Amino acid sequence: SPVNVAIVGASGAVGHELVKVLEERNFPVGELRLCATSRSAGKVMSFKGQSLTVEETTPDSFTGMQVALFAGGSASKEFGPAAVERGCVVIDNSSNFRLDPEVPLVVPEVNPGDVKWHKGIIANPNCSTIIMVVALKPIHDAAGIKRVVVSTYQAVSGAGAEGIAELSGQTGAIVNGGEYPPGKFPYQIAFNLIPHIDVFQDMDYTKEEWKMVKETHKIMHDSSMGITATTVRVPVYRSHSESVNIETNKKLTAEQTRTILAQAPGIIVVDDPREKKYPMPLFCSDKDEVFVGRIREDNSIPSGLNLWVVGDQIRKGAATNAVQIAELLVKYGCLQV
Ligand code: 11C
Repeated sequence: SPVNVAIVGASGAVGHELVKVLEERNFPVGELRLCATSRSAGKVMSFKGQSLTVEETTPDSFTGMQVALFAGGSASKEFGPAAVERGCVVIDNSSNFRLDPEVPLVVPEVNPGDVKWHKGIIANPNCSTIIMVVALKPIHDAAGIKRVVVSTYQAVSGAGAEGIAELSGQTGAIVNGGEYPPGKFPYQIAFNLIPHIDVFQDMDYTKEEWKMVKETHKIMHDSSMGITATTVRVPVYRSHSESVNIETNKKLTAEQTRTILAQAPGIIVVDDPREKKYPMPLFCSDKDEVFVGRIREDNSIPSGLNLWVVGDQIRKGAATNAVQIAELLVKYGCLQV
């Protein structure tokens, strides 16, 4: 039966993608209510050929809705409890509740069963974490992962639509001999790399780096896995890339790893060096899958692997993962009727 869905933060980059993904995956939407701050209220968006006007979010936005998809930011702190009180299941893309022990943190390819113990809120992980764990899970199941060393190459749209505007405006200005001061990023991002995403925290790691450690432990149900991350902003519009070095308990050859990953859900292996085939952000954007290539054995340790992983962080890293969680709620009969 149809599901009434509210989207909070509908007018932003993730909100737009949520509307698109609901339509593309033919999610059984009954009524769709688009909500945002008063600044965006009145904007018109389209869903299945229908025009819908964005409303200002209020506690009553959730009356009669069964699922509330929160695109990000502080809105879920302000309105999440009101949505739950009105019988909605909240799927929250912000970091507000991810590490709360009462809140499942779910990637459907990895820990689908965790949606079943929700108490009203389910958290969607950080984009870089989602993209990595989709690739780690089948390797962990096959060989047991001891340790992961990851470096990310994160697109500017991870910082929202303003990130894209800053990269294109700055690139144009610099090419034409002009100037464009940094705004969204701490330094010039055009023709540069910035090894700093979000704020610095313990031991001089950034919050983005700690998210990759703590969220992965929670999703994989294994806090003994060693994980260390360096997260870097790169002048790419869309799709995050990650260089992932893995130490396993049991040795896997590159060929075995290729077969395991090719059979795993949500993954497309693109790995044919002789034909110059490997995943790149330019060709992985607007796709729902995680792409893996450059699969090699790391001979510096007895059982090691190197992978290059790319995924559209607005799709699988945010909107697609959230809609897949909603699909699980339907499948498991977890919604109020
Ligand atoms: C970025 N990963 O690329 C961040 C954006 O925890 O949902 C997503 C922040 C989050 O800047």
